[in-house]
Amino acid sequence: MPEKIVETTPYEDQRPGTSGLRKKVSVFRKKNYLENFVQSIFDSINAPRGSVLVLGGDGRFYNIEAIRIILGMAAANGFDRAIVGKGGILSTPAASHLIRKRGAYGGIILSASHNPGGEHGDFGIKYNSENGGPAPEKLTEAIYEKSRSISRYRIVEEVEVDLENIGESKIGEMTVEVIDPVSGYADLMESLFDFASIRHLLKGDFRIRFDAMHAVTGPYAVEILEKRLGAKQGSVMNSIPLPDFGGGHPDPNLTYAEDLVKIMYGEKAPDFGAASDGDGDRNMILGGRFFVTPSDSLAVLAANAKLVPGYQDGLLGVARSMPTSGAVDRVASALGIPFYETPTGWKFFGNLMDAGRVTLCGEESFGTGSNHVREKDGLWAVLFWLNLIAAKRMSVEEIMHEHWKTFGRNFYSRHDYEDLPLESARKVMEAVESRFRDLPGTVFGKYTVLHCDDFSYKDPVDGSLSRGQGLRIVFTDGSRIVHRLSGTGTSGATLRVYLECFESNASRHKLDAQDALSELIAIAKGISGIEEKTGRKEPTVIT
Ligand code: VG1
Ligand code: CO
Repeated sequence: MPEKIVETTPYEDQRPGTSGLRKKVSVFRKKNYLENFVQSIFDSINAPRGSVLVLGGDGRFYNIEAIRIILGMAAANGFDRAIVGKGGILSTPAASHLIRKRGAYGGIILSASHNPGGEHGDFGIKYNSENGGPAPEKLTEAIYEKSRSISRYRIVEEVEVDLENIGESKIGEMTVEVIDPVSGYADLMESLFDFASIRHLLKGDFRIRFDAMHAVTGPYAVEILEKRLGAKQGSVMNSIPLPDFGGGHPDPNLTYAEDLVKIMYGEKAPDFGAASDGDGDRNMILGGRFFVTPSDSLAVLAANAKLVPGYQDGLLGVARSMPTSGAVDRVASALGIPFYETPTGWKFFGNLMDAGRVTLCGEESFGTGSNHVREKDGLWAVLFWLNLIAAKRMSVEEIMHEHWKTFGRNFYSRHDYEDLPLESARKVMEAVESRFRDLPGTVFGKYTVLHCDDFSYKDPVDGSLSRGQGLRIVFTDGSRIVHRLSGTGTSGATLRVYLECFESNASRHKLDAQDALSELIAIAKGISGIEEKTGRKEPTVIT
């Protein structure tokens, strides 16, 4: 297995999106496509000789082939050790934890997260730095620049290492250490939550269902929920990770987590339901016939954090992405702790956590997490909820209603228009922005526009500036409409419209969110002219 330097030519389309580089599997299988990107990472991070690399993925189609290629390249690029999850498996939060725990220089995570997998599905790759978090924008831009001028890469070809058994082997000078992907992560969870009281809860007649959606959380959830916490066998469904996720769309929301939703909205619904996505960093929380919006979930966790052993001393501060509802802002102000509003994507939270400014953070897109790792964490959120239910002895629905009674309710919804022609998506965005001058002061029924802007963020820790992060229309009562283009899709464009209004009157808290937001929905359609520009009358997915 000699080390080789291979000549190559650049691809022009390797700019990472919201969360790494995501493309169709067929694109990643193009000659030197993966190799180019990986060498661009290695050239940009300048890992000193002797460094450790963490490597793993969500098990989707092409995962293991890619891991072999990357191992050969890591060896040829001077890494001393690669730590790989058995079978090439590591959930995103488990990878983040491993980087931190083992003092690795960084890690490469193979996943396209909630995007469908399989031979005709999507694949993805991202680099996480030594803090365990996604590479900051400066680094992802540097990787992209490298990829545009790359002319050679280093590799040990056709590596033959056993990835199916725990143990160590060598590729040239580099040690490959295959580890159990689950146990270290499960131990971390056990150190944060009151497992004894959750076990007690699950011993009684409290019934749960967790849908792993045939993706990476299966083995993690079986170990933690069934084995360590004693949930009845079968509480974890779709628990075997499959390369094509069983043909499904591993996105935990009311549309795609169909199997779970049927059960949770059926006769004899269990008391608690949850699901996670392809790479295990997202979560959806349900009670019996009751859905918790991710923005509300973040607020509930923040408000009750002291009930959980890992957070009993309180929170340093909280952060949310700009499109996420302001529910957590109200909690922060009641607790008297700092609050931050960042652009979409987890990479912006890392600096705040490293600087000790925030403990909890979250996004409206089913992502919640804390400074225990530097990624969002699906199972962590599930355990947080179970811990709260055990401590408060209340149902999911009761906890939510109590919360709204105390803080008021931020009605919230996201309308996604998927797979639009790029041109028409751009036209919608331009149409919205072109109204920014004349909108302030305009009255739409009970809503008056206060101001409009394209969100930009100055990182309070390193001072870096991120522009163009979403078009905001803010009304005088704090209601908002946000338009933003997705940065994770692999075909066409996805337009996201985020809608939010606040209701303090408890008698209206039971309203359906779509009804409560109906006027804002109509105002948004009127301003953007989305129907005429895209031919779409309704969104593809409403969450
Ligand atoms: C989406 C979500 C964003 C999330 C990102 C990665 O990005 O909106 O909140 O951080 O996915 O999540 P976008 O650019 O498509 O809106 V994951 O679980 O796919 O890594
Ligand atoms: Co994900």
